[in-house]
Amino acid sequence: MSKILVTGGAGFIGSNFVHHLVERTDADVTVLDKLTYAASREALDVLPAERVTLVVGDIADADVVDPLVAEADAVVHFAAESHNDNSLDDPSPFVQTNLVGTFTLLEAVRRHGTRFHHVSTDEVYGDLALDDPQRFTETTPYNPSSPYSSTKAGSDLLVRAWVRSFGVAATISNCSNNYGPFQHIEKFIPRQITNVLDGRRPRLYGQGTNVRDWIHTADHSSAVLTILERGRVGETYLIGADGEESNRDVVETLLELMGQPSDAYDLVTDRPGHDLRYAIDSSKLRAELGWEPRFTDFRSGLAATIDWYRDNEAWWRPHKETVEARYAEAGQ
Ligand code: NAD
Ligand code: TDX
Repeated sequence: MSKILVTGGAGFIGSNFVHHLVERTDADVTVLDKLTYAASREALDVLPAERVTLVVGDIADADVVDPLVAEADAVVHFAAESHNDNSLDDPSPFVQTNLVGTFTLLEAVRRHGTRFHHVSTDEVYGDLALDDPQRFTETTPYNPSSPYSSTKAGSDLLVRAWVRSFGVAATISNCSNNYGPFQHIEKFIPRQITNVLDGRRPRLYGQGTNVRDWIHTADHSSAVLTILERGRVGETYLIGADGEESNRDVVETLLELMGQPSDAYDLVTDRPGHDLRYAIDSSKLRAELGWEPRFTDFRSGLAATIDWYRDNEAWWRPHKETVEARYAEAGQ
């Protein structure tokens, strides 16, 4: 694969993946990104211009998508509206981008016979009880809770149907919660880090008992590249790094690493329909393709992420006031 089209490559996980591609392969990369509020040109600026080209456009626009797919050997599809809280305020861009956008890409890869990898989330499976010994596997029934996760679930089902009905050469991955550099400060970990850097207290929804299964975004990138190169067409692979933590534990660790008392946080209004727990069993990916996560020490990963936000204030500062004003309206 010498030419790879990456949708959403200016977003958090997509841009980290583009860096990974440039470092680990010889491929030339075209990024198709609409540059929504969540995007960051700066994340791509440091990459060599002869390897990475940014096309600003919408994945739901067939006229933009078709020629880019025609000249690509593979498409890796990250572009999405990605934040649950935003999907509760206004689901419409989620339906448009996550469903219509994915449909538009699928029609293009079908026309051109192009290999397609669809990046999705563990949230399509709904949630688990805190004491459930089971974790999500590739055969767990879909049961999404939010407008965000339901549109991601719908997009996964479109991909499966295009594989079966039209023979599209696609794979799907469903990954757990990512953290690392360039994550938008609306999301949990960067919101709390930048709160503390700003002298504000972290905000925990509800009682802070909800559990997320954290993976460093660099491990997500290596898993997606492994599936793109060696995954079996038509298959779904779950990506996770055994990183379950309650939100309260995450905040207490952050506070401690940032030299604050570990109880210096506030409990705020819960998210409606808030999923209790996610947990991934990634045995299939490990056994079949030999993938292993490398950044499994969550505490040192958090410390490095804190350093990144401390060192890159110019990147997040312009968004902080808007993000906090929006949360304040929701009592969060
Ligand atoms: P993000 O919001 O940081 O980035 C999304 C990117 O997509 C942005 O650059 C945005 O401009 C672009 N985009 C949005 N609508 C577009 C459109 N219509 N056309 C072209 N580009 C568009 O999201 P992220 O956290 O990097 O997530 C990337 C993907 O990974 C998503 O598909 C998400 O569902 C999935 N995922 C995320 C996580 C996580 O923890 N963040 C976990 C599992 C899976
Ligand atoms: O201020 C907060 N306080 C808080 O307690 C915020 C922003 C969040 N939370 C909680 C809600 C969740 O239990 O922290 C947890 C993580 O929240 P988010 O960062 O919003 O992530 P989540 O809703 O779990 O979804 C994320 O992981 C799966 C990504 O945003 C999705 O794109 C991905 O599919």
